[in-house]
Amino acid sequence: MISRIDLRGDALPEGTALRDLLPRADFDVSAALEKVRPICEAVHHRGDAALIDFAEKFDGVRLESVRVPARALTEALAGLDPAVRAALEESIRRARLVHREQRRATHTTQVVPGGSVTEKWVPVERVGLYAPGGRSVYPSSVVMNAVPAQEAGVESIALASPPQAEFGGLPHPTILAACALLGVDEVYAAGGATAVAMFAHGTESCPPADMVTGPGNIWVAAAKRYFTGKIGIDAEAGPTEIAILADSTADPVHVASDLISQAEHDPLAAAVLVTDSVELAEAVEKELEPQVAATKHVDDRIVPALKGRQSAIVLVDGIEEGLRVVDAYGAEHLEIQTADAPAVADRVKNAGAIFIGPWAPVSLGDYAAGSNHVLPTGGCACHSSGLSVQSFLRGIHIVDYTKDALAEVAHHVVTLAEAEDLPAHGAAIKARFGWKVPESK
Ligand code: HSO
Ligand code: ZN
Repeated sequence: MISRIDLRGDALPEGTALRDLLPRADFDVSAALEKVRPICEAVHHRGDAALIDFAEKFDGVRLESVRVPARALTEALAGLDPAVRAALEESIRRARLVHREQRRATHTTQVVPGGSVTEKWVPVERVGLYAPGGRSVYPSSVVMNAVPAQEAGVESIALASPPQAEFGGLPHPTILAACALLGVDEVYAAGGATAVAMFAHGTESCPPADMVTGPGNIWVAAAKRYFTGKIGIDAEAGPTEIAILADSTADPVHVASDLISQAEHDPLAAAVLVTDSVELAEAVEKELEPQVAATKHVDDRIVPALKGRQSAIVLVDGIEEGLRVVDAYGAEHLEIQTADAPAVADRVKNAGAIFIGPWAPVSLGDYAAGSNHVLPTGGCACHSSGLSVQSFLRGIHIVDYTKDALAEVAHHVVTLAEAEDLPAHGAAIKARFGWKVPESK
């Protein structure tokens, strides 16, 4: 069901060599780039008409309009299962608690008397959120995208999700209901690369956005890459990943169920167990069989995900070595199921989110821990973070110097300008002091 990689003894190399040994899915965004280019160009040139044609081609439904009427959101909320509504409300409440505290205060540094730099945090003005359709209709992802944007103070938030033929060309009703619960009332029926292009360029019915965030398949990732520079993006999200660092104290039933839980997303999803216990590895291998057999998305997703080259049980000599492996891997989600898990977790450097001990499974984080589930994949955790209020803010430096404060440092500015062969930079200082460099004190 899942392969083993034995890195015990001398088999554990350093640095990039270690990274190369670890399993990872093929997710070649650059190859998809050429395919999304004509789609992005068509939306740029033909606007709504292109969106409507693409919806017919990709989603099998002819839309009357791309903008979803307000009535559809109200109806979707009225039709939402009350238990799902209560769960979403709790998920929103917890996410708000966490994200509200991520807001940043304006901060002023007094550099010298009379000279200060203030950093003020300003939200992006307009954001387009994307919620996938098809195999992944996740109202929870609407929550995870909308809450940080709202808590950051983004004024204009729109959401796009693919039109569904079975719902008359509207996005899936649970996506619409989640929007209604969150107070996101500007919604479009547009999917994949077409939705990203709609937000990037704007169309007759959708004003352009400054930033696009949200999960999606390879076409969404490719469209985000295509427009990077023109708009801001969160990340090129790849297939989901779970890594578990566990020792002999871990419960194989928990470990197996958590591996399966993320394998359930996608045949390319990655499930990686790193352990120093051969007994645990064997017990987990044994446990996977009945648990996989008892669940739902077996043949289309879980078995290919667990059998794929991106998943493995990695054997190491000890937790010290295990930490090197999980840092080299940089998982989207990392569970620590070892003795003294908080201390081990504290030493991890690279992970999108860390889940400590037996009572914090990734599923909790997916829905209701309060943490965000939009996290860096594909090893990007070594340089990026998950979605947060910070993702939607820009820090602007405000420089305020008096004449005396400028005079005090003028000679350094002029010296550096000359060293860089940029005399006009120096002249901009001298012009303020009778074309002379003020005496240094
Ligand atoms: N685990 C996914 C998010 C998700 N799980 C949505 C359930 N629904 C990527 O973090
Ligand atoms: Zn999940």
